[in-house]
Amino acid sequence: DEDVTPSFSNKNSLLPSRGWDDISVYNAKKKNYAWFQAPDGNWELAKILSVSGNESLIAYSETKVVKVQSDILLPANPEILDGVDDLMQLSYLSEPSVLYNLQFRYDRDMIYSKAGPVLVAINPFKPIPLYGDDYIEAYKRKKMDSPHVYAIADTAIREMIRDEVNQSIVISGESGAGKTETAKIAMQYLAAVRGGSGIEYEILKTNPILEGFGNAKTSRNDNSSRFGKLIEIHFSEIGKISGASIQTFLLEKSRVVQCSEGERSYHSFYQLCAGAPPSLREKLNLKSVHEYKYLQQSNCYTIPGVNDAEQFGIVMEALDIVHVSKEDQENIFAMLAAVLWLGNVTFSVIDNQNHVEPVIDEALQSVANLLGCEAEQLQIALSTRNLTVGSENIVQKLTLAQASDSRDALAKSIYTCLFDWLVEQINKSLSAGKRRAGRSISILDIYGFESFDVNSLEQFCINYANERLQQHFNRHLFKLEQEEYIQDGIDWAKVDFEDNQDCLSLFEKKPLGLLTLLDEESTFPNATDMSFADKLKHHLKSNPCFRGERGKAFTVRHYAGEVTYDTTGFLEKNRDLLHLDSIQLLSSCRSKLPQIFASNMLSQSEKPAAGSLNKSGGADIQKLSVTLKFKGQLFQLVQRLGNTRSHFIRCIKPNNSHSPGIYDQQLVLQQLKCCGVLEVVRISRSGFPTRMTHPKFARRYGFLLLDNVASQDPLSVSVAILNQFNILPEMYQVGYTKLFFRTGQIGKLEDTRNRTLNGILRVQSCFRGHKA
Ligand code: AOV
Ligand code: MG
Repeated sequence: DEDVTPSFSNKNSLLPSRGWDDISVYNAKKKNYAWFQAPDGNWELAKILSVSGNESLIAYSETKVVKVQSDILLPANPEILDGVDDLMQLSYLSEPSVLYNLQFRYDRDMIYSKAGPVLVAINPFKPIPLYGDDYIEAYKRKKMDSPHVYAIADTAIREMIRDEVNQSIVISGESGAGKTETAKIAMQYLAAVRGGSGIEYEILKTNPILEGFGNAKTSRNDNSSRFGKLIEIHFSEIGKISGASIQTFLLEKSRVVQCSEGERSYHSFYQLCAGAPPSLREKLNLKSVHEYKYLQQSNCYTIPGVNDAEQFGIVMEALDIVHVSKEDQENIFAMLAAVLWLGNVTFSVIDNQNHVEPVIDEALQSVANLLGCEAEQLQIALSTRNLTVGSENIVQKLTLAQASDSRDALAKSIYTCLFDWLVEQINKSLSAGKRRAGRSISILDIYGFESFDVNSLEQFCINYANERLQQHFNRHLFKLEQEEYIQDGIDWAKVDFEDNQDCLSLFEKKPLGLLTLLDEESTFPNATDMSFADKLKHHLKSNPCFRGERGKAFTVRHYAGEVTYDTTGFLEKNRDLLHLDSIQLLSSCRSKLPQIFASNMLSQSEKPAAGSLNKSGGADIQKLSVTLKFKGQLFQLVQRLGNTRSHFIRCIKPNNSHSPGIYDQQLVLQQLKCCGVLEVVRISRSGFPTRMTHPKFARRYGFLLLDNVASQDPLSVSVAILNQFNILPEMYQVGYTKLFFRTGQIGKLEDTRNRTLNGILRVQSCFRGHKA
């Protein structure tokens, strides 16, 4: 039997070579199984039939027998490790072992696993019975400890209270991986365990509203969030939920006027058209979704299994709960209807220079009614521009293309202003006017890394955001850890990890980084997407993370892979201009919301750039560019996260067909690599992830000591505790200021502490009972 053991090469293993001392253990088990990468690229568990020289005869996939070079085989874990909770427990940490373990669990509906400190969640694409009151209760009482979003939320609460540090739960993953569902599951746990005042109910009800107005059906997800969201849940001093605030990032505005075949615009439009009661329909002159051009172009009106009319009811009820008045609700719906009717506004050419005038028809009239202005005013705003040249005021007629652009720009602005205003109303309701003292847990649900066939400014921003968040992840888990070890005098072999600083610098460097160059080019009236692409190629060609492509494209080497961006439309999208005429139109409207939108737009702008001409020949409001504003938000976000203790959840999409039970190895592997899960397992296993200062440790567990300690200094107390509880020397390290533990160690101490405390409480209540 002995000769059956092949000499495994370690080249695909994630762990640095550990020598082959492990092989003896492996031999002893006499398992003789190994991982073999079949010609289709999938890893198969193969039985080793015989070995001669450096060749092995293996059998896999029931019927196949082949002879292979032994060094392409990777050792398989003993069966006893099948389906372990935490990937860190695996003896062999190769890619196939990790994939197999996750699949083993997934097949049994155990969609959650740990990868050291990170929770991995694999989308089941079907309802699974892991949620609800009984499970919440079990996690709260610590009767259950298998990996779960509930467990993460519970840890966040405990650490917030115990360490008096704000917490964050950072959820990432690609589109359709389950981030938004996961965020909701975490919110439900917090609300159930730490609610009481009723405000938690309001917080939960923000979900249908934000999803209604900010989610849409895409090719990747029927309920795809088209914005990023950070919700900060506030806790009072006694640890109860006292309020919340929501920040949103970069709503995809192009979807309002344009979306691809098979996708939909925002749910809110379909919900309104399907669910509005007759009186409202009449007031807004609402038609069926099929009548609106903005909704017609993608040829998709419904989502299988979704009842838009019913959803409309749910959203209205939620609006009631977050204290949006009936009158404001009607104002909101009027804006939705105005956007839809704007899409139906057409133009007729009036001279031989292609100048236009809007056709006065039901569409134009409806928009005017809904905004609260005269049809003529709207007509003028959509077809002309006021220019100031010197001291003269000139009225310029627009061409067909210019007028269509200005109509679409107005529609997009109304929708994004509406979204922002709605979030503001929700925040007012959730904070009830004042920010309370106390602690918070923030939940971040933000778009994951995207790489499509054609990638535009949206992907550019999203991937930049992911680069930033990845750095936060790296810093949080690896860098700080490493620095802390060194600072505390602990001997820990340095572990290399992928740092993405180079790629971030490519974006952020001044003056020659992608963002600065884009902004600079966006301010030149004569610049084109081509001149922008040329400029990038000229200045960045020597950057290792950058590659110029033919034509208007360029490639960035992101931590998650290379993405080629097509600069078509970059400058226009980045400028995101709205004509001053359109803003003036809104401010002169009788309705409440258009006026608010106009004043918000004006207050956001730096200065009206009177006389400056843009491509469509008019005066524009000079706003902060889209990318600059986004960068600001992102810096603020990362700073905020930096002040919290972060918990990471990585959502994985196991297949592209949104079906239950299908586990596509290559797809999963790709995502595990992208989000750093494999890396984190490797690093965590080799370190001491749990730590506590000596004074804190002494305070927390000192009372458990049976014998008096000679010296009362925290270090001596700590050491005495460690001895009393027989914590093995290899399980901890004593630093200058802190104790460092391997995973799981502190849990044992906590259990003892809780048991002892419960005992004391029981004795006390007994005592009080006697007295009474
Ligand atoms: P995402 O937020 O990560 O995508 P979602 O949270 O919207 O993804 O999840 C997509 C779909 O997967 C949901 O609509 C559910 O059908 C299913 N799903 C996700 N998690 C679960 C779960 N725990 N149990 C059952 N079904 C689930 V995007 O917003 O597109 O990036 O922009
Ligand atoms: Mg989402």
